[in-house]
Amino acid sequence: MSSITRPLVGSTLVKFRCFSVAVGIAAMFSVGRVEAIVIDIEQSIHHLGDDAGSEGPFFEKSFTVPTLLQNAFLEFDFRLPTGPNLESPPEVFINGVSPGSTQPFFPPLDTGSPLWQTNPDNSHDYNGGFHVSLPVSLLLNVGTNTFRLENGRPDDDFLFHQVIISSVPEPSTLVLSLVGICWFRRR
Ligand SMILES: [Ca+2]
Ligand SMILES: [Ca+2]
Repeated sequence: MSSITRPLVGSTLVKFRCFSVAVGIAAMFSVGRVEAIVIDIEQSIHHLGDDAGSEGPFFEKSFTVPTLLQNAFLEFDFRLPTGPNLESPPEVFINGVSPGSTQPFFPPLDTGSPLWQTNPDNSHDYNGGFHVSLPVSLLLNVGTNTFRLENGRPDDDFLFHQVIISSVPEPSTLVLSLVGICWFRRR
């Protein structure tokens, strides 16, 4: 019995030590170099479209990036009560380049839901509000940058707000690698 128990205890101890080292490094990173960076682009609510009171077919604003950012995302929210068109979704650009479509961020189409609006041309608008997050690390410059949001179709009215760039470095990748190496070497 003891010949089986002893190696198991030793192995568990080494694994625990490796895990502790990894957690220690993670703590060091989170306290020291690793910090989430948030750059505020525009917090106010804006209304694009062609209805009365709208601002027209696009919104554009410059913002400053102080340093090279890794793992950076452009984030914003479409807002109740007037949302965008699914089939011709709004298009977003950083410095004139699209980081990707907003369409995958729409909730699943449900024509039975009061939040989905079916238009005369059988296209659909979602009026419930939703969040968009697109990777932009490769599109950002250190210094001045431009955010632009355009209507997918001129008659589509929608509201958006809370536009930011968020950048969260990835200590978890290093920690997981260390844990994996320790684990592998004992097996
Ligand atoms: Ca309209
Ligand atoms: Ca709309």
